[in-house]
Amino acid sequence: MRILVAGVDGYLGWALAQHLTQRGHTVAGADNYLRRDWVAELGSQSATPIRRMTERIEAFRENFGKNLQFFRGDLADHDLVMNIFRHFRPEAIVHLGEMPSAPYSMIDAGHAIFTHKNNLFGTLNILFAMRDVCPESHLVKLGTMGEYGTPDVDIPEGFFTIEYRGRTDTLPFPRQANSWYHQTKVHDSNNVMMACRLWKLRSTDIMQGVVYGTRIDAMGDDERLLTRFDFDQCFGTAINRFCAQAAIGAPLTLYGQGGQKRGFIPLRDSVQCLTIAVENPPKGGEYRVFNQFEHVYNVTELAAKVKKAGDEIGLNVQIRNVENPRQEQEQHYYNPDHKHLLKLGYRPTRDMLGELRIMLKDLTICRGRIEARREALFPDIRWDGSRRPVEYLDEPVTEIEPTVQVPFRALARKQS
Ligand code: USQ
Repeated sequence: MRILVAGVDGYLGWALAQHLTQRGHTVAGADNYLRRDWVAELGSQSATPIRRMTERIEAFRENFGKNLQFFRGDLADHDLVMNIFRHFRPEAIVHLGEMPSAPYSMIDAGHAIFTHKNNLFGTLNILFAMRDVCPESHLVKLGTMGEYGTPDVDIPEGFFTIEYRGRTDTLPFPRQANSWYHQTKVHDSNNVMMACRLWKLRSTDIMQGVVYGTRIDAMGDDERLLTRFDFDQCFGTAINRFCAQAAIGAPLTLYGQGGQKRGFIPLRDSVQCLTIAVENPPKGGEYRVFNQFEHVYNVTELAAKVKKAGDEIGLNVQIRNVENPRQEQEQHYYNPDHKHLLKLGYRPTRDMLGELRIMLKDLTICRGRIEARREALFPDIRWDGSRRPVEYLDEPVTEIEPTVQVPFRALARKQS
């Protein structure tokens, strides 16, 4: 199948392009490297030393014996998107090319408006290009579990049947986003759903949980194939940040009471699920929703798991509660369905501790790069628009270990 990965230079995109190619698909990618700029804006860098796109493409060819066609440019540019579609004529599009951070979108009006323009314009351009050039193609659109918020009832996969004043209908489940970023995904979902209804396009909207992990098998022992790994307050997700903190001996920052529950999924499972969605397209006009996560945990449970895996290798991990810079529920009910992908053949890894051991091993080797941007680990972006470092809510207990720089080559050894 000819598959366009929008956002191919990102954390998920670079891994997915490899996995799809390994499965025999012909993959093209589009990107404008904005993720690299956003992370630099926050004074941070990827913990893994990622390569320039030219080197990435060379490594791709050498490892998979296939070219990755690469289109550099902004998905918010309508002409560019039309040209990509006319040239590559994708049968499937995996749209990962959006600004993915809740805290980044909450910095100020400029960041909120940029997030809306970037995310909504890109998706609209893809929808119009599908209509005008490839109406049979399938859009796999990355949404987020955060679209639903944390309601006090079970969460279905996109739709639920409701009886109201004696009449019954199947309707979209209410979306209650909690950041400007998550809100862009809600708007996207509405736009994609309408395009499927009006233009008979087909789409799978992926409500993905929080992703964690440093690698997938396709990366093998070639360090040029490694994907990025962010640990800053905006682009690092909770487990990834906890592992980065553990690797340099900094305390894990548990926001507020730590009872916040989310669905989590390892990177290797995320690419497996996206591939399943691509290889099992819906029929024309169908808009379907998959909730994509492996398991629900609260963040205190996660921190405890990272501590267990870290202590096993002598990291002496400390966990500390800090003020929550976000406005979110810290104790709540959370029970989302996730059956569709399992029915289509998703085989969950179900070994979080094993994955954490791999991550901690990788990140211990990269600890010099994390240490060099240590300040970026500590949150100061607040949901009320102010920018003040959070305070610890408990007594200090940790001592910082000295950092040891290990040559990165060692990371390339395949993990067992
Ligand atoms: N948290 C901490 N300590 C930290 C970082 C986060 O306790 O150092 C807490 C947060 O308060 C939150 C939870 O962990 O309650 C998850 O935070 P996160 O930053 O891992 O996840 P989130 O902001 O929700 O966003 C991430 C991705 C986003 C994706 C989303 C899926 O950045 O692109 O859409 O996960 S979901 O969370 O299901 O909406």
